Amino acid sequence: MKATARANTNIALIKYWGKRDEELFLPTNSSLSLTLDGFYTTTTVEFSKELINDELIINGVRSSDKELLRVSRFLNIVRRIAEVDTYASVISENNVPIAAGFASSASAFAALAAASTKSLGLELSKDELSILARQGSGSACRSIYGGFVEWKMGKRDDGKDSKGKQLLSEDKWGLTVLSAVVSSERKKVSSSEGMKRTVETSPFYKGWLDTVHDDLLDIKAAIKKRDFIYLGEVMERNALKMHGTMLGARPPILYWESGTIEVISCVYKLRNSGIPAFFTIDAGANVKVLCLPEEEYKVREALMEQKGVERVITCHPGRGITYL
Ligand code: 2P0
Repeated sequence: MKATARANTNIALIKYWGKRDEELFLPTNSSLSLTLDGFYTTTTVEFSKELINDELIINGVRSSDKELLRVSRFLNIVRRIAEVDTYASVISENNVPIAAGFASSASAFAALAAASTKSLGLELSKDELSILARQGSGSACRSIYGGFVEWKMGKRDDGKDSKGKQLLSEDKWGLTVLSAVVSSERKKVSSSEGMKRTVETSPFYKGWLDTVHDDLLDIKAAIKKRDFIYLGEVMERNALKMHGTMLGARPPILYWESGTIEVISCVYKLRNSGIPAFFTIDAGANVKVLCLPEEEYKVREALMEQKGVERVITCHPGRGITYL
């Protein structure tokens, strides 16, 4: 049977940065994200006895061996659950710029988890799908759900308690996320490598672990009260702290480019002029700016004027996985 699923990507407000188990993608800290409506992956999966390998086509192009290997490894987990040994054809359409600081792997593995299990007739709950998606890419466990989502790190060694949980659905708080693209090039250090190096070598990583839980509690309180200013402050400090841990790694990791700083300065200036806007940056050079919908036009115009900004993409809270 053939099945198609769509998943949106998500932006972390409290970051996932570090694994305690690389094989199972178990994190060292809980994180929290907002699922977005603008960037998504649509994936069709069909298992067939006719196939002699797994096949992967992304945006109409047969993918590299490295990408196929990662997908096959993931499909092996699905095959184990369903107790089948047939190969699959995976056709994926991505409207997320790959490896540019947007979590394309989040929407990709969330969509793949949903489409592959559906195509084998497995009826997985969202919790089970989240646990499965996590094993393709950590942040994918959050994209199963819409709106604000917490990824609880869990304690178990088998990862059965490490999964996403929706805190607030996408229709409960209207916010705007503007993605200022300052680079659409593939980043030099992958997120997986970046977090591994940071965990192993950065003297600042202990400070991250000591404080990230408090950031999480603070942001959950801000969400509960719909306190936008507090949400923005906590989000911003958490992102800067994550990048601080990387600067202490050996060799150091600096994802930023000159355009990144231009956008940060622009956000500070907007705030000084009375427009509440806050930024966050993932493992890349691009900056996502959070603001209120009524201010979205003004903030967008200001971002567009910055040197190094190639384009600005507007997103709003998005839904979890859907089957097409
Ligand atoms: C996040 N990032 O919470 C953090 C913040 C990047 C910076 O999750 O190794 O692609 O596949 O689990 O999920 C990007 O890392 O990494 C990421 P893997 P992933 O969104």
